[in-house]
Amino acid sequence: MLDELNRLRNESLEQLSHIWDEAALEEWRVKFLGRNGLLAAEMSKLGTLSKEEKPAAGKLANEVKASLESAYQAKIGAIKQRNLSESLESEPLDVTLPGRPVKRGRLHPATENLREIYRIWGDMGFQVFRSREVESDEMNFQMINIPPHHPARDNWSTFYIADTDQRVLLRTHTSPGQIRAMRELGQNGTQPLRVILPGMCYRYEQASSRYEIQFNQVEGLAVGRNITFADLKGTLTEFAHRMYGNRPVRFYGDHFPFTEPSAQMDVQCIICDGVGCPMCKYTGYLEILGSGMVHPHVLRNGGYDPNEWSGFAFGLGAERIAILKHGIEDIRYFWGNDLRFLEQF
Ligand code: FA5
Repeated sequence: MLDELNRLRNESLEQLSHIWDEAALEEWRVKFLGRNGLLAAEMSKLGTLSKEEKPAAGKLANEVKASLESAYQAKIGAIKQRNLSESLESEPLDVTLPGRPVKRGRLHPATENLREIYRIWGDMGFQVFRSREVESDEMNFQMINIPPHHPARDNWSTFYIADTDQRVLLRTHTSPGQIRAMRELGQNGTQPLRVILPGMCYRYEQASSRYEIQFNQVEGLAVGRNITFADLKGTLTEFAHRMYGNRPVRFYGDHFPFTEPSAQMDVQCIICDGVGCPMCKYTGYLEILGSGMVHPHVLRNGGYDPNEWSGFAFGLGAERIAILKHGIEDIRYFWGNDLRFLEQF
């Protein structure tokens, strides 16, 4: 039986050395290593051997099995390698072919728009001050001259999120940040300041092409000793020119409880250049922000003496600005997550 096993090993390895395709290799495996193959047949004879013959024959049988199995594994690798080199030789690689383009990530259009607004105000000397999105009723309304039950509260339909002894809400505008900025940066009403306060605001409103339930506002606040309405007009006009190019702007009287006097600013419609179109509702102008001189009560709540200090404030709707700049017909695209919209920016 020892001879038989040695012969089997030599013969099988000899045959394996001529095999170079996968089908033949599989045939070889079945023939020699398969469950009904030649090696299995040989091993089944072990039981018929005498006690003296069995150990040596058993040992050799295991050795033969191990060497056939490792030769088989080595052959699989060798065949793969040979196939690869053959295909590389027969189909040469064209290194001049253009690569597959890598898809680049991008900023959300609302973020890009905010950054442009920060840049313009930064160039004009305004620093960013971050205020909170969850506010108290006191800050969102009372401190800026809107006491409980004041009719102006109807302008800011509010999401209340807790109603304990102190009502908690999602800020409806960035104006409460005015109080926080004055208190944190004003050093008890002794320092002038120039800040913008950007961030998300929330309103319990019917969403439509121009109204969303959440949107970014950018508040602005300048406090100093001799700030006048002329400073407000000049600064806001300069912003509009930097944002939209040299288009005409116009101011007209408005009312906000936290500013006195108050004014809206419009910029000439960028779609029709003032001729009149559906975007500007045929007025030739688009409203971009609310503004005014900071009300004395608000200055006092921020720690300033209104007899010595004055200031102007404004609040612009960031997505509204972007809509107008790019001629986007519906504000709901911003948070709709439709890639066909987002990929255009
Ligand atoms: C205010 O919220 C004032 N706090 C602005 C202000 C600040 C005035 C400082 C004076 C001094 P208003 O409700 O008009 O005002 O909102 C300001 C801007 O936010 C609007 O002109 C508009 O561009 C944007 N806005 C308001 N509601 C929505 C909404 N639902 N969806 C998208 N943008 C909105």
